[in-house]
Parts: sequence; structure tokens; C-alpha cells
Amino acid sequence: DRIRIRTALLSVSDKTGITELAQALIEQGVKLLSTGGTHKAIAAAGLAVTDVSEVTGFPEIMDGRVKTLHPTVHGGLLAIRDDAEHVAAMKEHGIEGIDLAVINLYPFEEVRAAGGDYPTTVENIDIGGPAMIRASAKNHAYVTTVTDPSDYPALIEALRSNDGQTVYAFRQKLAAKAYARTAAYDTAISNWFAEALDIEIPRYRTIGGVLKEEMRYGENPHQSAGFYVTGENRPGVATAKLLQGKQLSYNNINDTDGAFELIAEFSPEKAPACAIIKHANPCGVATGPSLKDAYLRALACDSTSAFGGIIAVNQLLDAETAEEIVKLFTEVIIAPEVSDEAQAIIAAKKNLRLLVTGGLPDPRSRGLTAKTVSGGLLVQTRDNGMVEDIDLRVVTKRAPTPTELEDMKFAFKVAKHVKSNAVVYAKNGQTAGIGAGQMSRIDSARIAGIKAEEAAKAMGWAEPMTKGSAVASEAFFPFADGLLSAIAAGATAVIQPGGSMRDDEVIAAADEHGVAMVFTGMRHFRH
Ligand code: 93A
Repeated sequence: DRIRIRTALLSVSDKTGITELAQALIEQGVKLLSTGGTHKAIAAAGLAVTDVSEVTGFPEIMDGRVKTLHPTVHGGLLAIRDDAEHVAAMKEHGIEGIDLAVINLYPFEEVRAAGGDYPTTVENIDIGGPAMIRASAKNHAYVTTVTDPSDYPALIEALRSNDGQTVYAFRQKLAAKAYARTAAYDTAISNWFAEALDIEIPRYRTIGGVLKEEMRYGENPHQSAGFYVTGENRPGVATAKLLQGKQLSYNNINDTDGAFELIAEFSPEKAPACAIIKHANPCGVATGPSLKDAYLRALACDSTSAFGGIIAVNQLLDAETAEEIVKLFTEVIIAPEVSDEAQAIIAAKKNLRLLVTGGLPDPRSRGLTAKTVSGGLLVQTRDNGMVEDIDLRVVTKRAPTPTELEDMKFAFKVAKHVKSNAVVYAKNGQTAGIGAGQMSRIDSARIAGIKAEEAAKAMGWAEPMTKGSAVASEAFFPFADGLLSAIAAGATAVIQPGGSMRDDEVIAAADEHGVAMVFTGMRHFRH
């Protein structure tokens, strides 16, 4: 159960805490072996350390590509200490046991996240490190494997309190972590290839990440949760800078991601745009002549739900917009950039979190989404589909007017980010009513209509904005009823994927009411 550590191999890219650890190991009488850079760091602290090439009798070659990949090292890590044959082999080949491997890997994830060029990223694929981690972790009956500098204090404490020994349970836990580390590492490499080559999901494509922060709880207080970064080079909530406010919760992160991915659909070159999100669904989205107008127009759609919401904007957050935002209780703001003045205004609201991403994600770029099911993992490419003008097919007698067409496209973009069944009314680049997450499409259409009426009351408008609006449905109308409900609410133009068995019935209903309808041929389910 207890194994005394006599020899340790230290090979780390992240040198954090390495000299302190080396010092503590020496105090326990441990002999240290190390690779080039790590050796240099430890020796520079005046500590006794042997270069691993002295042990292997082989120099580091090929720019360090081969430094520890040697039978002397791997034999030392893998030998079963009480197996007569293994012991004989060690003797015969002059192999000494290595009882502790302290390894952290070339910073592949960091290089990838920083958008390193192809050859640099490839060169940062560590081979010897994972090999040693996996070897020593396999042999956890005898060998201790440490892959994370944050575990050094626990190791030091374990050795000090156990007379220089580690116990089996401790080594087991570290072994489990070791394989999680190499798995996450290889996942990052594989996903980087997929991204760089723009290829489809091959059989073994995986999802993995490195803990960014532990959350106080998950979706509910009795659930534990953590936020992991995958290293994907994509501006968003995972890599954003929190300029102020307390840590984001699990739900905040989920909602903020939804908000930012939605707003990224709206090019800042075309118009300032703002989205307000609640429970991962937008409760208002709008463009405007200014960002302030866009915010106010988004807010007008459903000012009740916007309370405690999450706001995303598609360009620099300016002072006049910030002035408006702080008037209402908001949980999080996420923006590509923020002006100093706007930041100062937001600073007055201590609890309001402000996230800055440095840019917008490309809605067309490939990526993965994942969801667990019992005993499985559902992985798919991100919904990066975007409907182009050329995809649109007018199916009614009346073609949409240019204004209707703009509103249709706007509404369909928003609908893509609304939980199914999604029905979105829009007018003049502003959502007029959003129906989300219902089990039948007609209910979503009705709810969106009701919300629009409530908004009109709240804003003191003569009529709901659905009058003369365009309506989008993220999937086809299976029956004419949903469409008729939208027409009753005042929609004059409809955009939907089409493809229902009853398309003819739906088209006939549209024609009967002089409504223009286009099919996109693309569906945006979101569950
Ligand atoms: O290029 S490698 O894949 N080849 C190796 O044989 C090897 N052995 C250790 N990279 C290798 N390492 C890695 O070097 C370790 O995982 C660690 O990240 C790094 C430490 O190098 P240095 O001590 O020279 O800074």
C-alpha cells in the first residue's frame, strides 16, 4: 500500500512551483531526474538534479522531440517491482525504478486557443509527456503520477506525513486524473485538426476540456458543476474577460452563450444590434440606427421578461447604451468591446457582470455541441447553417415586398436561436413577439401573439407590432392552423423551411389571405 519515493522524474512545461516541489522532494531524500528546461530551472535554484540523458546515456535529439522516449525511462516507470522477471530485466539493462512522475505537457491548448499557426501548433503536440503520464499511471500500484501543479501541495503534504511514502488510494486518484489529462489533451489535438482541416466528425471525435472554474452549483443548488474550456479559438463566454461583477453561475453562462451566439448572426457592419435573453431564449432582439435604439427596441418587445435578463450587443458598448441598460435590473452584459465611459457607468451597478470578448464568433464556422444521454454522448456539428437569399423560394401568389423580405430574414435568424417550437414575429428589424419551447407550433404562434399584445399595452401603442409583421417558424407548419393564428395576429409575410406533407394546404391558406410566404429549405430545431 505504501511506497517510498526514492527517484522522481520531473518534466514540466509549466514551471510553476517546480523548484519548491524539488526542494521538498530533496528534503525527503528523493533523487531527482529531469529534462532540459526543467533541469535548468531546478539547478538554477541551487538544487541537486540529474539530467535524464545521463540516465539514458542518450542525448535529447531532434529539437527535444525525443528526450524521454527511452526504455530506461519507460522501464523505470512500468516495472512491476515485485515481479522476478521484471526485476531481472531491470538488472540486466541497468534500469532504475522511477517512483514519481511529475509531468505537465507542452501547452498545446494555449497555443491553439491563441490561434497559433499550423507548424507551431503541431510542434506543441507533446509525445513523451503523455507517454510517461500513461505509463506511470498504469503502474499506479507502485508509481505516483502528478500532472497538475495544483496537486504539488497535496503531494508534499502526503510525503511529509507518511515518511516519504504515498498510499495506494492517493496514487489511484492521481492515476484517474492522469488519464483524464491525456484524454483532454488528445481531444484538443483531434478537434484542432478537425477545425483546421474543416472535416466531418470521424468515428472517435471527442469533447473535452480543462477546468476553468468550479461553480457554486449547477442548474439547481443541489447539482455540482464546473466550467471547462475546450481551447476552441472562438470569441465567447468561455474566453471572455469579466470586467466586473461576481462569478457567473451555470445558468448565466448558458444564457450568455445563447445571447452572444445569437447576436453574432447580426453583422455590425450592417447595423447595431442587441439581444436580451432569459432562460436561453431571446425575449427581444432588434437592430437600430444606434446601439441605444437597438437596445430600447429589443426591450420594447417584452420589457417584463427582460427583467434580470442577459444582454448581448454586436459592437462596442457605448456610454449612451450603458446609461439605458443600467436603468433596469440586468444580470450580465456581453459585448465585443466596451468604451471606458460605458464601463464607468456600469461600474455603478456592482452586481452587474460585464464580459468583453474581443470579437464576435463566426456563425458559419464549424464546431461541436454535445449532450449526454443515458450511457451515451450525442455530438453534432454546431448549427452553422445560414439561409441565403438564393435559398429562398416564394411559394405563394404574392411575393414579399422588400421590407417584408428583410423582416422575414431577421425573424428567421432569431428563430434559429429560440427553443423549438419557435415562432417569431418581426417588424422593421425588431422582434414583435416570440413564442418559444411549446409542444405544439400553434401554441407558440398564439403565445407570440399574446406577448405582442401585452407589449403594445405596456408601450401604449395603438396596436400590437404583429400587425403588418413578418413571421418566422424554425420548422415547417405541419398544419394550416399555426399559420392562420399568425395571420390572425396580423402577419402579412411568412418564412419557414417548408417540407410538410400538408404544404399545399398551408400555401393555400396563405394565398387565401393574400399573405406572402417563402420556404428556406433549412430547418433550425433547437431543443
Ligand atoms: O517532444 S516530446 O514529445 N518528446 C519527449 O521525449 C518528451 N519528454 C518530455 N516532449 C517531451 N517531454 C515534455 O517536455 C514534457 O511533457 C514537458 O512538457 C516538457 C519539459 O521539457 P523541459 O524540461 O525541457 O522544459
